[in-house]
Formats: sequence, structure tokens, C-alpha cells
Amino acid sequence: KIAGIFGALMNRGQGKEGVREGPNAIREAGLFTQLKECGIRALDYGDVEIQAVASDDEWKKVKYCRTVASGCKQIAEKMELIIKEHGIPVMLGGDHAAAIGSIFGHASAQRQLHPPTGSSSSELHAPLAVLWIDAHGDINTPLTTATGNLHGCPVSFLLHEMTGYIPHDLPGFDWIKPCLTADRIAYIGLRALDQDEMYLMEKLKIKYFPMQLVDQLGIQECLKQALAAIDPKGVLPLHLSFDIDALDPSDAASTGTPVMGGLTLREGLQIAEFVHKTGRLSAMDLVEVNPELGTPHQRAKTTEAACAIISGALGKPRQGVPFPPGFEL
Ligand code: DIR
Ligand code: MN
Ligand code: MN
Ligand code: MN
Repeated sequence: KIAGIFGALMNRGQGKEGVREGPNAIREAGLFTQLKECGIRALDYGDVEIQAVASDDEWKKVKYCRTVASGCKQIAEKMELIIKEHGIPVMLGGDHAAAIGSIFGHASAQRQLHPPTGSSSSELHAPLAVLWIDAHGDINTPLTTATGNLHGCPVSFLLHEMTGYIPHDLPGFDWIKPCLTADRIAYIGLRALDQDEMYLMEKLKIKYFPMQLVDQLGIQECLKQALAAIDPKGVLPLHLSFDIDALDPSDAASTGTPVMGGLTLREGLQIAEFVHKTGRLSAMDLVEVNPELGTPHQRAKTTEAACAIISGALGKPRQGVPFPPGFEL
């Protein structure tokens, strides 16, 4: 398989516009060279531009819902296209609202590849599981959000169990249907849940590993338990949705909502490598890199970290690249 990398220039899911420069900053940090050097094939599918929808007034608190929704629809189409061309889509963000589109598109593509067999549970379960790496829960609803920022809400649009929480008259979002059940998503890295998010996580029995569990159990054990929870048989295609703010600000400061006490870059790399090792990485997001924030040094560290996480998930060995089989010095 070939990685199909594209930029999602989404910047209306939160207030800091510079996040739309994330994809190019990650490319400029040498992502493609790095992948090539370790023999990983990758194609650049360009960018999905987000068209501003005219008169996109707030719906209650929610900002830019029409613009975000229409951008997500294009993102979903891009994901489907790349999967149909037998690629592994890698979405460079952009803010995390873009994951409404990437996961919806991934699920649609999987459903077309593996149509449901007719039983009611298989109707609900798109054949995929999601690992969500983030400081935040991103499971606010358009009614509970305190900030009105849709990048804090993507998961609520994706879960069947949350259908009743999504207002039917939210402008622009009529096309988005839930595509996951709550037992198909696990979180690692949390340290800034809102109260309603905590309530929803517990109510829906979502498996989550906040930072204190990462400290207590170690990242390997968290990964084992997370994967066992969302994919007990070890057979499902995996979607890795990696918000760079999961990392500690000492490794990734150039992001819109940094939170102290995060994952080390090495823990982030272990997550990426663990997912690669399953052999079932089917799509990934690397979001919330905002090169307009922080010092030049912080920007360089953040984009390098993003490249390393992506390369690790696609199979780059950390110790260095071996000669091809049969080679002798
Ligand atoms: C907050 C922050 N929970 C919100 N969320 C962020 O806006 O709903 N997500 N920063 O990445
Ligand atoms: Mn976050
Ligand atoms: Mn975010
Ligand atoms: Mn996020």
C-alpha cells in the first residue's frame, strides 16, 4: 500500500487561523524525503481547500458550522478516493474538526469494501476502530460546547450513541450520519476534559487512558488495553487520529491549545509504532499543528515531531534503515 497524503486546510473549527498552514509546514519539514529514505512509498494528494460559506452566522454558540460542514464533506470524499485507489490516507491538519470528514469518509469507504451482512449490529458497526490521541476529549456537542469551537466536538457527530445529542437543525450537517459505536473508539493522552465530556465518556463506557494512567501503566500497556477494547479480535482496520497537542508542549508547542503534562515524543512514537506493528493502519490524521504559534525553534520541533509520528505509523524504524535483504558490504 501507498500512503496518500493530503492537507486539510481546516481552520474554522477553532479561532486560530494559522493552523491552515500546518500541512505545508509539515511538508517543508521534510516528510516526503524522510519517508522515501526509509523506503516508504507516499503520494501527495494536494490540499483540500475549505470554502468559506457566505453568511455563516453562529448557530447558538457554534461558530462556522456551515463552513466546517462543507469542508468536512470534501475531506470525506478525498478519504474515499484515496482508499479506493488502495492507499492509506494521511490527513495533515488543519484543526481537529476535520476528523469528522476523515473518519466519516474512512467509514464509508470501509462499508463499501465490506458491505454489512444484514444483522442489526453489523449495520451499526462500520468495520473500523479509532484510536484518538489528544489532550482533549473532543466529544462536546453543539449544545454543550463552552467555546463554540467545533474542533472540540468531532466525536459527538460520529457516535451512534450520541444521535440524540446532535440537533437536527444544525446548519450544514444534514449529510453526516453516525458511523461508529462507542466501543470502537479509545483515547490516550487526555488531561483537559470538560465536565460534560467526562460525563459522556463514563455514560457511554468509552475506554480512555488519561495521562495519569499512562504514568501508572506505561504507554505499552495502555496501547494493549486500548486496542483490545476497540478491536478484541485484532482484525479491524484502524484509524489513528493524532492531535499534536497530545504531546507535551516541550515537544510540540506550536499548537492552538497546548496543555502541560503531556505525552513525551517517545511515547508518541511508541503509539505510532504500535499501530504500525498491527499491520492494520488504514488511515491517519495528524492535526492541530499551527506554525504561526511559538518561536521558530518551537515550530521546528513541532513539525519534526509531526513528521516522526507519521513516519513511525507508516513503518519507519527508529534505529535506522536496514540494507535491503541480500545486500553485503
Ligand atoms: C475545549 C477544548 N474542550 C473545547 N478543546 C480542544 O473547545 O471544546 N480540542 N482544544 O482540541
Ligand atoms: Mn486537543
Ligand atoms: Mn483540538
Ligand atoms: Mn483534538
